[in-house]
Amino acid sequence: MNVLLLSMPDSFEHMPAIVIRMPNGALTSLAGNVDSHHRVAIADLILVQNRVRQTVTELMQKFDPQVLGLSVMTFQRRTAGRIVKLARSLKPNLKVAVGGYDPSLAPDAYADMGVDYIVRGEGEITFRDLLRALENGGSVEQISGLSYRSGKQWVHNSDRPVHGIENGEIRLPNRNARVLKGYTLMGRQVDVIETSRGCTYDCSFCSIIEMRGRNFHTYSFDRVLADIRDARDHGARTLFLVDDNITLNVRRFEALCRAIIDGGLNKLDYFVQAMTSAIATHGETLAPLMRQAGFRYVFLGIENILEGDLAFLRAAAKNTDRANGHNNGNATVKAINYLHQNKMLVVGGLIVGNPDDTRESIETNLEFARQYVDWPYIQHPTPYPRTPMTKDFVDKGLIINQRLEEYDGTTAVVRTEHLSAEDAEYMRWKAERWMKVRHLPSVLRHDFWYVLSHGPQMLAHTFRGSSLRSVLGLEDSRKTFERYKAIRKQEREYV
Ligand code: B12
Ligand code: SF4
Repeated sequence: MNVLLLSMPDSFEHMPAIVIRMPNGALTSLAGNVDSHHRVAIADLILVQNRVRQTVTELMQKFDPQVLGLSVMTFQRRTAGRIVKLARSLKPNLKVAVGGYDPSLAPDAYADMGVDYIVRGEGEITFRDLLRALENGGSVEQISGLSYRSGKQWVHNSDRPVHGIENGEIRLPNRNARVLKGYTLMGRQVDVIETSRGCTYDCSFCSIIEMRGRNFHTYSFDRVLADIRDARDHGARTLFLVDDNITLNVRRFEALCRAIIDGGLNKLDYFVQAMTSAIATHGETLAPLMRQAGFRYVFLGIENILEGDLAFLRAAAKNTDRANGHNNGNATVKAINYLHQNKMLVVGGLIVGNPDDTRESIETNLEFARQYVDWPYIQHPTPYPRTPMTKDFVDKGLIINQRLEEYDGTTAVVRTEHLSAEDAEYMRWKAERWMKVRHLPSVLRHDFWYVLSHGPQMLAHTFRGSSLRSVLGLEDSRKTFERYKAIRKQEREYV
């Protein structure tokens, strides 16, 4: 069968296409795990943000798919609906399947979207079985993890247990299936790899627990190294490890660093997400190994530096320094120091605008970011389907925006008890632009030619909405903020 798999074009403020266009790891993993006689084409629409309609139309004509698969996050739901409509208008008898976090956690939202199947949770085996059933005219009733339309009703089959990926059940991704080009991070070709799945923590804003429960499964190092080599052989020079929480098993992470070094794969640049507690507690041995293995940027889930906010976010445990078996308080600064001492850069993940936040508490976090992190990744709490945080915000009546396409993390869609959503977003936006500028010299040192040729565009993106009057200080920055918001609104109309 011909199968076309698409990821959505929607990106958010911290992921401007000029700087970063990353492939979706789910789709290549699906492509690597369907039966090999299928002809699969993958298109990450982030690569063609300005010509989505045209590209989808061309791909539909070129590949003439019997099955279309879409990977969707919540803020991309509206775009997904539009793409389904477009594809159906081109081929009415097309079978459409959706998967990913949003369809898995809010399947009802897809009931009237014109889709035929919803793949809930991990998709490799469910999708493979679905294609088998479609090809042979078989029944889908026994395929766990699948929801399907039966007449006017939707039937939700039982959940599929999470995969024990240790045993080789999930084959390597198929990167040959990609049909668009241009994956880059600061001008270097980028790819994603996975070494593990799952997390045992339960941060209130995270979708992972509802998606798959609290568990942690790991791929064998042989498989991970084969995946890295495959990404490299396809041209990647920078790799993003998409593991939910690779630092859950620090000894394994250290061994993985050694395996990367021993395998001669440490000339690549690696990006990874990490917990501050793990880095602070084990940094002395872990950080030098990470550096030697080629880790360059570490995304730290700091979340917030105030105890009250950490409690609300249920993120205190993962930010506690436990060196020598004692609770030594907040781990963040110690973790950052270890990373800096080992010449790695810190992407600081913070969440501001929580229910009890005041102007002062937000400013305290922004000041921390100014002082300690290399690249700010500051977001607003966003009530994604079925997270504990969503329930909290609903109970407190603080959700002020129901337009899901704006649930991108940098648009404040909730207010605090003391501050409007607009004010919280304005504070973050205003501060963050200058933090990003301060990071330019580090980037310049590493990617000189790229920054030289693209610097003006990067700055223009960071300061979208500015005018000559605002640059000269003749205009209130609120006006610039309003123009920035208007640009974002327009940008979201991808289809
Ligand atoms: C890596 C990652 C990123 C990377 C993306 C790299 C990339 N291009 O893939 C980066 C850092 C760029 C990123 C950014 C964002 N992310 Co993110 N990200 C993740 C993370 C950590 C892992 C996702 C992953 O690749 N997993 C590995 C793959 C193999 O698994 P998977 O995606 O789940 O796919 C499986 C199934 O879902 C299913 N499936 C998926 N798609 C499809 C499609 C079909 C047709 C089928 C059949 C099945 C299927 O099968 C797959 C294989 O089993 C998750 C989860 C987490 N713990 O935080 C968040 C997560 C997906 N991100 C999220 C969000 C919100 C964002 C941002 C909007 C803001 C942010 N928090 O940073 C931005 C937006 C990005 C953009 N486009 O601008 C949310 C989504 C919540 C939701 N309900 O939509 C998550 C769940 C985190 C959270 N807050 O809980 N993210
Ligand atoms: S530690 Fe990370 S992956 Fe785990 S629940 Fe918290 S935010 Fe999600």
